[in-house]
Amino acid sequence: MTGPRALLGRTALAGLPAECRPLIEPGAAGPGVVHLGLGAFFRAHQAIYTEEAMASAGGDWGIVAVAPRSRAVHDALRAQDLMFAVASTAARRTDVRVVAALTGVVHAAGDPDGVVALLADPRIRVVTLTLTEKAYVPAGETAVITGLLTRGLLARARADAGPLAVVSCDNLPGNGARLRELIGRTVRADTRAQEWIAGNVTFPGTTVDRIVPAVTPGTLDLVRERLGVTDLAAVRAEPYRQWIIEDAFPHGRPAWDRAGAVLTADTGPYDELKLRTLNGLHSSLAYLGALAGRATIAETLALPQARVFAELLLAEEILPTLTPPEGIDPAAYGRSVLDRFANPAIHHRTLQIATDGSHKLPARIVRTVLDRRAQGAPTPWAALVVAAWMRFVQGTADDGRPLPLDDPLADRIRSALATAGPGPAGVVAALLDLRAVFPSEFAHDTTLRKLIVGWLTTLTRRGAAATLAGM
Ligand code: CS2
Repeated sequence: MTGPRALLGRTALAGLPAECRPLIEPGAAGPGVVHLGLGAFFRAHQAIYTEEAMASAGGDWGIVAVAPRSRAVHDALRAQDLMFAVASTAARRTDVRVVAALTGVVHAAGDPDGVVALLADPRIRVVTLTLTEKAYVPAGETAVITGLLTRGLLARARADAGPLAVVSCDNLPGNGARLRELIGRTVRADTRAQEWIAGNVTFPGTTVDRIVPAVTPGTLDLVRERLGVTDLAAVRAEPYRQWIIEDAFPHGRPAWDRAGAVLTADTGPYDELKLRTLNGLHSSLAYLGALAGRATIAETLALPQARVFAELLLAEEILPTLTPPEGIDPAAYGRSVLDRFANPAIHHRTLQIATDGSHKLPARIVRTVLDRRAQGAPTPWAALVVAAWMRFVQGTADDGRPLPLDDPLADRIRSALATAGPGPAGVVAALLDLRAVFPSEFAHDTTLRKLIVGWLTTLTRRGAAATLAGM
């Protein structure tokens, strides 16, 4: 049965254009992976890799996906026999393909014990997670999920269900080690649990990359037009994708390498390259663009001199801090990143990327600045980014429109601003005191502080567009 009112699902498959059909038969593979975090990025990244791995090498690596909070995608997938489409959009071409890698969905808030039981199931040999940066601090916003993960590991130990790899797919340097530390802290009082985890659980590091904007009604319309049925869990992404994975899987893994993933002994150099370049430039453009009233990254990059600014930041401040992975030319990589940002078909909103800045800036910008300062060099372009963030968190765009402050530290940022001294210097002093964002060697660097105050003064007087144009 097809028709725009019909939903995607098994009965609709035969009616889909051949090139849109899943690579594997839905439900044919048994469960092998649990994924925590059912967002758009997971659907366009890990799910695709895992489906291609199963299509190419077989294996029971079906994914049971856990939705932490929101029910919407969970419910849509249930209604669609666990299938969803990914639209890969280049400037002039969009490919749509339905993915059948899921073998189950669970709503964590509604069924926490179900998640624990799943993690103790011997058929599950790999857990992957996309929880975002803010999950990796104790008592972070997603502490419930990391708490469930710990409970699951303890239940697994009791059930003697075999070893497990727990794979963080979040944008943090050394994400695997950080997750190991976070889990270690939650079982601090339990020596036997610690021992079991040390002997049975690995936390491979990964570098993940694909630009996947939040889903819009336009995405759903496009997919409906291509498939001839409605898909309420569809996502749209750029064609490019990358996954670098530390090869430490004690109980097997999907043949992700067959799907283009790179298995390596150390993801460190890839992490730094990707986080400081792609994510660093993303956040930089997001704050400047949001201030200038630009809705998307592509529109921001089209502002006069914006690309020049990004290239200077890249060449003069980011690249000199990197030790690139073997065989990769970081300057060429940087240029390719800016070309990807310019993809006009990817409407990646500046306000989406601007969220959670207090958790993103440290890995993306602050560490670049610290390294560059340690080399004795000035960092004027990164200082402009910090100033743009400081203006952004004050909540008003250059045209006077309000800007949302969606950040786990919003209260602390607001109270710092409320008690700040007068003028840009007062704002900079107050915000540099946020130790979670700016370590003391950053905050007490007077050369750097002067640059930030200078830029904040210019941004406040002239606005972000004119500041860029006048560079
Ligand atoms: C973005 C990332 O939202 C953000 O903060 O910088 O989600 C970015 O699109 C991905 O890391 C690309 O791989």
